Amino acid sequence: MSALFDSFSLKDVTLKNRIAVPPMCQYSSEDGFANQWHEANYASFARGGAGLVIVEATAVSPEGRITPNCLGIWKEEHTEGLANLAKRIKDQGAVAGIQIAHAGRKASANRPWEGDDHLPAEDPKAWQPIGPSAEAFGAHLSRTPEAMSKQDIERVKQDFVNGAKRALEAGFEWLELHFAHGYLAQSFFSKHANKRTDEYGGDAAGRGRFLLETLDAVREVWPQHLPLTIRFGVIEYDGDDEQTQAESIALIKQFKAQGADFVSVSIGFNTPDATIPWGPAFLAPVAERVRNEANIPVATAWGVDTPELANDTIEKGQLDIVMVGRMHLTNPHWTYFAAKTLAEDNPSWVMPAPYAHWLQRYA
Ligand code: FMN
Repeated sequence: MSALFDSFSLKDVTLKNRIAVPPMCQYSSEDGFANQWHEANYASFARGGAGLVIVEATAVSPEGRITPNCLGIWKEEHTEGLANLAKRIKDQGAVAGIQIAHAGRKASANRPWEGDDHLPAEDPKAWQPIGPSAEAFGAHLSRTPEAMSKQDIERVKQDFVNGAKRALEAGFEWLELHFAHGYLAQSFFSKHANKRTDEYGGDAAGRGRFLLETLDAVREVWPQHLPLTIRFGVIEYDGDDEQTQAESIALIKQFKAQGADFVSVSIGFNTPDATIPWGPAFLAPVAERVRNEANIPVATAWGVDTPELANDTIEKGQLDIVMVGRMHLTNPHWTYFAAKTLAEDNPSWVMPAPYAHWLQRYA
């Protein structure tokens, strides 16, 4: 059996293989509610055989949505629809994960296929984004956020706590805090976005404070026996990469000491002036460094597109899990494709019997 098809256990949860579907926003919600589109989407990923399916960035408050059409977890009424997603995923034997998020200064934007830019302030659908400082991201996201007060900081931490409680109630077993991609938490850690002069800014300890306090608060309500994980951009590709990685890894060691079980290694996306070396699995060596230096299990996404490459990253000990995103949009049954490519025994049986039987019979 190839390494990609080994099981993986973390706390009381066991993934049947090392393949995960990372969070991918559908921008298809009204007032934050999950609907039939989401159910079909997540059911198809789970049916395809992945061990872990993580529901997209789900906003902990209305102001924390990227677009007006993002999924939400800010009110009790959202729980039922999210529970349907968790059930669809678990019915197929996958572990149900969810990413809870606040978009910070990147909030109040158009959907990617409708411009991907900030909504004009006067648009009735727009709202005032918030961030660590009144510093705009720039480029297509040019709106200046309102600098958060201490009260705002306390409120958003509580929003994450409430989101985590609802995620548990909805039946999710793997919680991912969105501390990546230039959204609120990531922007607190970034020198590009955080110009605060109080205890939430300045040196790496100050810039890391919001993330650590949010983690602590969530840890109190998320059960010890279930994985509490973090997606974190550890590198910016802005020319200051050694320092960013060193500071990021130091913070990840603190995440671990304060109860985080796993890190999905990603990119900062805090500045439009980055030169990202896109290519096959280009973040795998960065994730490997995090794994070795912080001594914590890791995953990464970004171009782990082929079964051979995915297997290689696991076999070489670079990653514990591979996150396969866009390939699941092209083929929700990517795990079946991987099982066939890697010549696993009875590959079709990574899928449920009504599919598996016929694929095996006429293979
Ligand atoms: N990353 C997140 O952390 N949260 C999201 O909600 C999210 N939404 C995405 C939506 C789409 C449609 C896509 C294509 C990507 C999104 N991402 C998001 C990034 C993916 O999780 C993943 O990192 C990215 O697609 C790179 O992996 P890949 O090369 O396997 O596609």
